[in-house]
Amino acid sequence: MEQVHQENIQAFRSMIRQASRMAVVAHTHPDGDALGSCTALSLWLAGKGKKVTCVLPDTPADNLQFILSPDVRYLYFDTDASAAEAAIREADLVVQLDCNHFSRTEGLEPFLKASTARKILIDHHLNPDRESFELVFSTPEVSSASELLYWVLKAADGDFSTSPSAPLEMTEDLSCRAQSRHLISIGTALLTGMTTDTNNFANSVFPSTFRMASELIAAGVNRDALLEQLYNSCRENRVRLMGFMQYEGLKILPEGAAYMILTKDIMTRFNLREGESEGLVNVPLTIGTVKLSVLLKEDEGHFRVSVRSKKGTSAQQLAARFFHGGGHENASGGKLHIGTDISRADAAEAYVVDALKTFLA
Ligand SMILES: [Mn+2]
Repeated sequence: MEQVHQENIQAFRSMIRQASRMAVVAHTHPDGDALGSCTALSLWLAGKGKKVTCVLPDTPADNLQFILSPDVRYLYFDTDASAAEAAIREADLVVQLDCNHFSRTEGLEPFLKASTARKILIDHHLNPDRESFELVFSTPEVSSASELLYWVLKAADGDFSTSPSAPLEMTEDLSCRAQSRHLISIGTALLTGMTTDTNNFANSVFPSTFRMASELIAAGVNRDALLEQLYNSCRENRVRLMGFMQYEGLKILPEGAAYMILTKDIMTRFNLREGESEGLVNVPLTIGTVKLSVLLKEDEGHFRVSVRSKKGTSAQQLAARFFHGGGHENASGGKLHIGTDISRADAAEAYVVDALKTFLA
């Protein structure tokens, strides 16, 4: 991994050596990559005898809770704002993962801005806010923050298979997690983040991604158990919602764009939980004529917007121009605010259609 320069690794080692209290942070609505990279780094730091707290803007979705470790202290700003704030205020080193700008941490942003801690960024999104960090590991030429972190930790620490924090088995039975320690290991957490960000090796895959996966599996990470957790542990509600949205919700424009609007009414009807519409936005791209897919998901006062595109069409530019967002060239996110961008929730469809037609014109 050529982006991991030796002088940066020296700086990384020395900043960690000098720190005593650390906070590890990631983006709002943490996905598998955010949780995998935060958990892995927290376990790695704890293994070095460091006091570390993982501070996240929101409580992770139920289906991703298996990525959490009983050996890591997690704080969630949505349910425990004052403790989350204190952990950032008291930290002398902050590491931000899978997130290119403080603003992507939403509620944590003012505390990160006010923090006098030294700061490290490890991320793979476009346009990182380099000025806010003393040390930056950032490249879009990598599958995930988890993969980039893998190469950083490997360079900082030698080989994973021989380190005391070598990957351990992950049992499928979460009911025994209270008794069993290390249900998730550093290696398992990193392979999880890489797997979710690539949709199980479907996109953003580089030669280094296969190398990482190969090394982790050789070191003993149980990929089969991981795939069971990620892809074969859904509730029936999710499958029925996905079918409903594809049958009735999917709209296709002749310009080669598709969109779906997941309203609160639909989410209530299917008793949908956070995280259960994951992957839905990718489905329209399986249609040969569709090059751009947008999913709007209704939230409090706004819609959360996901954008995916095929090569040659920029999801990032659409998200930046029309939805206050960005991310990756072919996978981006943003927001549509009710009250400013659109007057009412039911004006969302007209806005999206207009945005897509304008963008593709
Ligand atoms: Mn990511």
